[in-house]
Amino acid sequence: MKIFVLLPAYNEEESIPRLLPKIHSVLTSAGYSYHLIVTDDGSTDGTNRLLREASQAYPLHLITHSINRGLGETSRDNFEAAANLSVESDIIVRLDCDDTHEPEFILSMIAKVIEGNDVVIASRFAKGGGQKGVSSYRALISSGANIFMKIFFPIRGVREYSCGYRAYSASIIKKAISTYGNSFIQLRGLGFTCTLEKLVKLHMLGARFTEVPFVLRYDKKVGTSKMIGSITTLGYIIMVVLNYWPWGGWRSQRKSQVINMKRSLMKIGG
Ligand SMILES: Nc1nc2c(ncn2[C@@H]2O[C@H](COP(=O)(O)OP(=O)(O)O)[C@@H](O)[C@H]2O)c(=O)[nH]1
Ligand SMILES: [Mg+2]
Repeated sequence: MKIFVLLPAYNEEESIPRLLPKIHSVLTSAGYSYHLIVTDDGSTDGTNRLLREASQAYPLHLITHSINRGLGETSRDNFEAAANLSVESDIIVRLDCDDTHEPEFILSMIAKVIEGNDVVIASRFAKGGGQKGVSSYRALISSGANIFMKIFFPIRGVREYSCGYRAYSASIIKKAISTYGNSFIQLRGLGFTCTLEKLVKLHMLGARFTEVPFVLRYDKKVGTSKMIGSITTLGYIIMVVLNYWPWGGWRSQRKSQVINMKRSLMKIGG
């Protein structure tokens, strides 16, 4: 079994040299073989040079966008590459490149995927989780956004919707890409909306979700967040419309997918 670690990188020259050695030591000391897939999304600092150098020292597959395409297109490219390079039994972990997601949490996430979960979320809201260095304004906005998502997109086992630090079974990502194609991440131009969209699309496929406690280290953040709040909020509203649209909205697609799944299980059971 191999661990594929996906990193979206946009102007992260200060954090990359700190993050890569930590990922390497956490995974190799636990005996895992791993492969990094990093997309440099048109960075204008030294990110691309650093990643090219790092690919000599680490097992690193570098995708380069010559212009900044945003987190949606970057995520699409990272997940597509992971689906192509992995086999069904592998595990895919995605974390931020800004050194606020400590790699030590990867081990408990891998354990939960091995137990049979398809999606394991590093959650600030799970017992024992939390966040350091987040301003009270940002904490309030973030918990409000998560309550909004829980109301409109209820998923059993999920309280953390907006943090992109997650582990996935390679099999569920392969299934998502073969089912949805380029529409696995459909709202590509809408900033960080893709983080929520992936959860909703995987829920439509009948994926099994769980969370592990995680402490967000925003105190380690260099610079400011690259999230543009207004665009992401617009993205969430568009997702609500697409989900609840009475004529073929995502919600009705989920119902028919679950019915199809039950039918095929009944066939297997005779
Ligand atoms: N590819 C790509 N990645 C981005 C972009 N904006 C942010 N990121 C990356 O996405 C992750 C999340 O961004 P970040 O600034 O950490 O957002 P925060 O967690 O809300 O502070 C980081 O790894 C960034 O490098 C972008 O336009 N393109
Ligand atoms: Mg971040």
